[in-house]
Amino acid sequence: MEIIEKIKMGKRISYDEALSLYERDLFELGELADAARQKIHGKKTYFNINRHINPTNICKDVCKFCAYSASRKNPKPYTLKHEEIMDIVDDIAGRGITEVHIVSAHNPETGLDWYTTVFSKIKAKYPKMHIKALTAAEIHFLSEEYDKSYDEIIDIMIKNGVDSLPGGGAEIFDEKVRDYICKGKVTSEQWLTIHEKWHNRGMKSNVTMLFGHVEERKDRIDHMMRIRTLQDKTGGFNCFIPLVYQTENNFLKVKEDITGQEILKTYAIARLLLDNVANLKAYWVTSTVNLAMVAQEFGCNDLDGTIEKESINSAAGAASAFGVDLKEFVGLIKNSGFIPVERDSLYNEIKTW
Ligand code: V47
Repeated sequence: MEIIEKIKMGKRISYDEALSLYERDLFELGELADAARQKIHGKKTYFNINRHINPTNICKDVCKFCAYSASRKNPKPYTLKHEEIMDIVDDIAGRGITEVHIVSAHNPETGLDWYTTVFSKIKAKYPKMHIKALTAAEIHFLSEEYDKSYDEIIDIMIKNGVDSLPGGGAEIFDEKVRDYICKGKVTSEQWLTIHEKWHNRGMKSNVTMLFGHVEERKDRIDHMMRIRTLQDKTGGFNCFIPLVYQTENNFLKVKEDITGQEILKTYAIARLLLDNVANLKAYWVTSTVNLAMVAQEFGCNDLDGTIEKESINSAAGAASAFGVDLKEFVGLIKNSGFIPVERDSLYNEIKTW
């Protein structure tokens, strides 16, 4: 059967078919992805209001793409005290924000407790605060550094109140590219194992893909196929988040910047290939707000949120250090013909704006 016919009939596509979609016209892909998006979400575009906290930038790993780590080009090492983290949480709780997204570098100097007990402090004070924390890369680091199994670290996290796992650290699963861009950190297999273990406890997580650097189209499709395979097994991924590589202040040199067209094609193909992951996020921090608005017509139904403050991607050149204004954000979604729906961390709808 011809691939377009297959897609229109809602049939699952293969690796080869997905790869061949890159040769298709951008607007043809957009139409197909939009139809797939509208079948699940209609014209609704989700966002949530959360606060990112990045408690330390001291890192034992050396990922070429990272501009955040103090051991690379960021000259200002820092580690927040729990009291400083709690001050931030007090502030956001006072303003009605119900999710904190806490991810750090891999700091061997702090001890395991520094990483994990802050969650119980947050939960004790704010039982309703959703804690999305620790990437699989951090879990792997903590397991090696403190000689504990993944299961033990995950149990400690859950005991201390972590509600979901963010999707960071996935980068690109292809082993050759991964070795080139971030040798020595969590492997693809380990990353997927950690998420599988998390899902097996009935918990949800996200999954990212860092693209637009030295990877090829085939590596992106391979990445998505590995996600689809695990999702068939567990159903635990809430959302797929392709992260557009930011070029500044790091050691990963790319020959050519990725084009808007290639980014939109990648979103559209992700929507068509990942038939078992409900949500596709255009993370405006790395795509720009303008392209994220367009991405709503290329399969994306989630725009993350207002961010407020973000350190990892902004260190590499993204214009996200201080977030965006909520009213303006909602206005942009409406003006582009979509319905802004505020959601909670697990995609329950809170308010239609
Ligand atoms: O894992 C690092 C990426 C990620 C660069 O789960 C870079 O809801 C682009 O994972 N250019 C952290 N990206 C951010 C992340 C995330 C963000 C928003 C929502 C969620 C979620 C997760 O940032 C890292 C890495 O892949 N990153 N350096 C760079 N130069």
